[in-house]
Amino acid sequence: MVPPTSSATRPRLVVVEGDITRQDVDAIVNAANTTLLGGGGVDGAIHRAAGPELLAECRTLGGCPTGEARITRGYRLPARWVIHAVGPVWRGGRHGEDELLARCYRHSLALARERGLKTIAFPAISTGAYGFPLERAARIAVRECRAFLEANPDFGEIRLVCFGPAARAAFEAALRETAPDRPD
Ligand code: AR6
Repeated sequence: MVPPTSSATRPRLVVVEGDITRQDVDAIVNAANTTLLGGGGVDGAIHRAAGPELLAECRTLGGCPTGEARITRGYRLPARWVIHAVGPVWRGGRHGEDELLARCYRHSLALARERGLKTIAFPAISTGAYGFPLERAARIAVRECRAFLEANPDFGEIRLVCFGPAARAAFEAALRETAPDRPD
């Protein structure tokens, strides 16, 4: 019999509460802005933890449009790579925000796959300074991550890192709402 913790049954989509800069995964995702030159929130925390070399590499990239992502090294972070995704600013929900947020997840995951990475951690993109409603963002994140894992059976783990109990509750609810028959 296969024990429940074996790789055959271990969930590949997980929600944790914590600080993304501490995650020991191949890549962490940053909730960046179009300049890619740093900011507050998770962006500030990632730049502080990675060290000044991260900003130096970001300066070479020439920015990034909303809904896309760019990859850099992780420098002093436990993660070897940082994927900088630019989420939409919430403007009421009728300005393509849902699709732009979904594209952030899709593009970040595509970059990870192209590089042959197996584990990735996301923050709740756009739900801080950019004002995207948490429950709505969580549903989009979970939907896109599940679709990616379904299409990429060799991918190891997507970790959704929640900064505090409110985010954790929203993401856990989104996971339950859309639970597949089999573990992800
Ligand atoms: N680990 C995990 N999640 C975190 C951390 C952390 N260390 N710190 C904050 N969060 P935000 P946005 C959560 O504002 O809304 C920046 O200035 C936070 O609680 O960081 O996409 C950029 O430069 C929230 O749930 O990003 C942009 O200008 C989530 O991360 C702008 O903010 C995202 O909050 C982007 O805004």
